[in-house]
Amino acid sequence: MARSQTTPSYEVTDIQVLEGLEAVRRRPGMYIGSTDSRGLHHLVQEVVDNSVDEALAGACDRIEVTIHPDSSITVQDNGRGIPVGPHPTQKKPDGSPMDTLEVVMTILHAGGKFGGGGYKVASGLHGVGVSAVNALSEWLEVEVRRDGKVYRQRYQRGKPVTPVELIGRTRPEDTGTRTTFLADQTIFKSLDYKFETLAQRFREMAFLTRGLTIRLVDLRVIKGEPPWRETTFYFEGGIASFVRYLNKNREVLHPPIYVEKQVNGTLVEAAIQYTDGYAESVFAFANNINTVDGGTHLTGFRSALTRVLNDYARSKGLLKEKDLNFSGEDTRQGLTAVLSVKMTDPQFESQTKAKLGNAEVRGQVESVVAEALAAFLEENGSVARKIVQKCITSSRAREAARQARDLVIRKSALESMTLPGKLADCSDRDPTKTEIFIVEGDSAGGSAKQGRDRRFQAILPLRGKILNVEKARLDKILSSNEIKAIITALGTGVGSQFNLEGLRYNRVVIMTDADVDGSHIRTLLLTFFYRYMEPLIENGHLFIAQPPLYRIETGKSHHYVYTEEQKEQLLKKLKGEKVAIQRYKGLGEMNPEQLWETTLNPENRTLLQVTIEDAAAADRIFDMLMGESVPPRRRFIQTHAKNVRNLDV
Ligand code: 0RA
Repeated sequence: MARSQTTPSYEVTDIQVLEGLEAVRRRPGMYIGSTDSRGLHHLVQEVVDNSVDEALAGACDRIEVTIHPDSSITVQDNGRGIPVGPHPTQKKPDGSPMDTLEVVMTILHAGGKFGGGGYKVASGLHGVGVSAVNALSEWLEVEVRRDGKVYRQRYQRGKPVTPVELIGRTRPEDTGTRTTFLADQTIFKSLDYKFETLAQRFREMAFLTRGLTIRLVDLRVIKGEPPWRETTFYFEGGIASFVRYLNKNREVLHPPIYVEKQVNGTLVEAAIQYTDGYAESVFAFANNINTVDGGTHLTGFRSALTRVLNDYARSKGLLKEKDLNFSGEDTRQGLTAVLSVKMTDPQFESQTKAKLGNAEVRGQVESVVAEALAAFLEENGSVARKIVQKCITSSRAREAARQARDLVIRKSALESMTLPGKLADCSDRDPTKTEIFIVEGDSAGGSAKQGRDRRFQAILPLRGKILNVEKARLDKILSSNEIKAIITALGTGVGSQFNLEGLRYNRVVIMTDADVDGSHIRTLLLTFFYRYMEPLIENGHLFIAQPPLYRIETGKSHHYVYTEEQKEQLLKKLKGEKVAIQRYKGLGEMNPEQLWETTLNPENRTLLQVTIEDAAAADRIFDMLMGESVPPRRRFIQTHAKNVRNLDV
């Protein structure tokens, strides 16, 4: 169902209606984002969102989703059931009224709640309605239980192939909607639904909708075995349970603080729990959409936190007159929180619609959260003191880090006179023609020094070891010898002293192995450049080298390939020939000639130019790598090491 509040007018002709669904089939991306796996899962989400809307209206407490062996999907709820009966305005081509059920299922943006108020899931990114799912399904069947009767209608590619039929009777209290659809394989590349992807989102929906049960059943047969997977989500505590779940492997300082309050039509819900760690995990939702880019609700939440903790610390004498106020960041170390707002007219900003824009929400959230937090602190003195103590610690650490950083920046500005000993500089002094390769490891550095064109290519080898950043903080990294060597070699200074005019090379190229350590080091370097030499990136001077993954040799020739796909393609082409495949695990395995041929020679190589977005992403990942819980970090590095070639650091 779409979220449009407008009822279709008399002027809407059937031709337009058909065109509507045709438009969805012609340009599915515009309606569901894409036709890859993401879009496919979106279909299920769209139907489930409609059922969750019923739950938000208080009319439904159970949703069951089934993946059938043929990859069709059933979504069943015990809501009110989609209305059945002649639609007041919508006519069929012969002039007779169309059934409301058919209107909901076949007219784009027409499925709304017919003026019935209540909050609606601002469905995913698109919110196009179940009619779009219908249009993109080879077939779809909907069954409605309402007023003691059971109705059914079937469609193919969005068009009805049966009328709305009365197919049976049931008890009047037995109401709900069951939708089964098979996504159209001429539109979707694959119907491979991922149990985990669906489960993840349903878990989130169940957390966000207290009292709602969502069950997911997988009846597909994989490798001849019916795995019969099944999972059920129900959380009595709503988002308080969500916070407990997020903290289940952490040491917590107190039970979740929970508040729920309606102000001027906005329902504000927050759950807050501090841990003894340093990581901040705050998730903000608006109408069940995860607003990853934050927005007014998150701003209101943060200011409540900062204000109340400062006020409390002052009033209890924990912050003295001479002390500075806590910054926002200081109040969020070790904080786990979920913020959820629901409103009738959410406004989303930004391309991804992941940022809430309603101005009024800021003050509403701030007042609700401030009141609840202040009351909690007053009633729980010993917990309150622990939280304030954390703020004090983090405020001191921040100040110490700032001083250390300033010192290093000042020092490196002075030291930048002498070039580092390990640098194999180029002979050309014209900085518009030269390049520097920052190379991981001494052995690869050796190959690069021999393989390069020394007229315009400089090599700076880095010892991998110092860049074992596992524990290091960024201010420490800045004082490492390796990073100092980079700063002096580039000649630009760093941080507030950075000056692009000093740059000694036109291209600065990061060259690391295509493995876990390489990806780790690259993340660190990108983070460093992003935070301390941003203009270098902005002006397009930073690059990432692309060494090959494999060398493939036949009797008469050899080839280098840079991706797994390229390898597959080439092997197909060489079918029948005898081939030897060498996999390069590291740069060190290439001899100087090979390195020149594949990675250094401007005639053959590809360099990836680093954008600010790439570097910002690396910066976020760096923070994550620095987090405390080891298992997720390990998992993260492993999964991402595979993607090294996409710059997906
Ligand atoms: C329109 C109006 C009403 C409910 C629905 C649609 C509805 C749609 C879906 C889709 C899946 N499950 C659904 N359940 C309900 C309100 C009906 C009323 O006021 O009785």
